[in-house]
Amino acid sequence: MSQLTRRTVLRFAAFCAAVPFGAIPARADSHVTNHVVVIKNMRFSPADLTIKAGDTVTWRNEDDTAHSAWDVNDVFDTGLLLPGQSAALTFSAAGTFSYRCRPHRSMRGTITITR
Ligand SMILES: [Cu+2]
Repeated sequence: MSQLTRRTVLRFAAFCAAVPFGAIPARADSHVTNHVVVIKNMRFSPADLTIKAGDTVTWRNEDDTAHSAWDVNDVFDTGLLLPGQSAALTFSAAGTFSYRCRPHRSMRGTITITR
């Protein structure tokens, strides 16, 4: 992945982190989709997700312990999500990200972004 792509994703991640969940205005672009990855029973579901550039992914912790979604190359990190908490990130460029839960590194997932 190019450095430019990484910076773009990071900028989006920082932007989203600064905006309360739900406050991001809907875009006129009708193909933008919000995908939900549920964290439950020590796993991400779906673990492997394919989305389009511009889409948002929300990780929602429905487990009874804290989890996170942490990109193995440190491109993004939701930080620890307590039970009931969510974090949303928008992915602006095509690419593939492998992520894990930081406290439970056997928990793994991938996000594939297509154009
Ligand atoms: Cu975990």
